[in-house]
Amino acid sequence: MSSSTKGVVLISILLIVLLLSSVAILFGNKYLLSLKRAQYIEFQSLSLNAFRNIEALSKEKIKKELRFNKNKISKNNPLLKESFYYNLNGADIVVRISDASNCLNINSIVLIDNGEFVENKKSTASIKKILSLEEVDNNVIEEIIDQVIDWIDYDSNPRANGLEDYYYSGPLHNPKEYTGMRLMVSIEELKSIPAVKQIDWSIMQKNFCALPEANQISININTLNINDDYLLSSLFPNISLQEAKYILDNIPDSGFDDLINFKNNFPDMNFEDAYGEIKFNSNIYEINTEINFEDFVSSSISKLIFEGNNNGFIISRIYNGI
Ligand SMILES: [Ca+2]
Repeated sequence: MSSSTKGVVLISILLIVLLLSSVAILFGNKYLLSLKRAQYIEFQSLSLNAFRNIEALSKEKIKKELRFNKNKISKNNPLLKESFYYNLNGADIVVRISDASNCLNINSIVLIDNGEFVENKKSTASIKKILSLEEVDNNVIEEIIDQVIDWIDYDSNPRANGLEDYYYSGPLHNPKEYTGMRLMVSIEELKSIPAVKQIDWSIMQKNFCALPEANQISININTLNINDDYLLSSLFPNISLQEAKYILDNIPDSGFDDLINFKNNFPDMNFEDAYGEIKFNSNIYEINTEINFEDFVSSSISKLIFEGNNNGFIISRIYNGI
């Protein structure tokens, strides 16, 4: 074989090797990708299963606790104090349960009277106080209150500072929509209220929640933390921010037993004409679950409400990472 032929053969072989290796890399990548995808699908279904099981387990745990500690749920209750760890098919699961009742329920802005949603004046007084503490202008506060009530109530007559379907479905509003005529499902719905858009969203996010009941505002004093001074102060006409801070600083880890016990601890404070109810236990809980498996992470937040006979119901569920 002449040297030039040898050269051609060598180059051809090298080219073939190059071609084969790129094909191998291509197949390799595809294989890895499909392997990764299969693993992800497996992780997804493992997560979904685990979330549901954790919800059921937590529900039972809370139910048991409510049965034994009917009148008091405090910060040092093991249910709230400790995280729970599980391992399922090699996946690490961390669960944290917290009291989800400590916020101003935006749906408390109304109460049901003769089958109609009407303003709950105690709640609006509380909302006015917390938004004033947050330095929101008075006229914006009035607009927020009237626009939220109009959005929830069945009628189409705008309140003094409110807006009804004529506005939301009119030429100035895009996309056109109708008012809800129902309680809010999530505080995110407040983002579509024009007056709320005028203020910093973090103010609403920090202080409000949407629970599926139009009852008076109620909080569990025993699980409040040091950052809840605005919330606590907003429940009473005569409790200042400083007094609220003082109370929060002095909540025993084991909690107060009842209203008399609570008031006796702060004899100089005026708790008259409360805008809402101070409770010492809670019937609304949040379950936070995080799952780690190899490179994958997923999490879920479920809210549960416990009604008569301590039957628990899921009221909302958010999944991330799957
Ligand atoms: Ca309306």
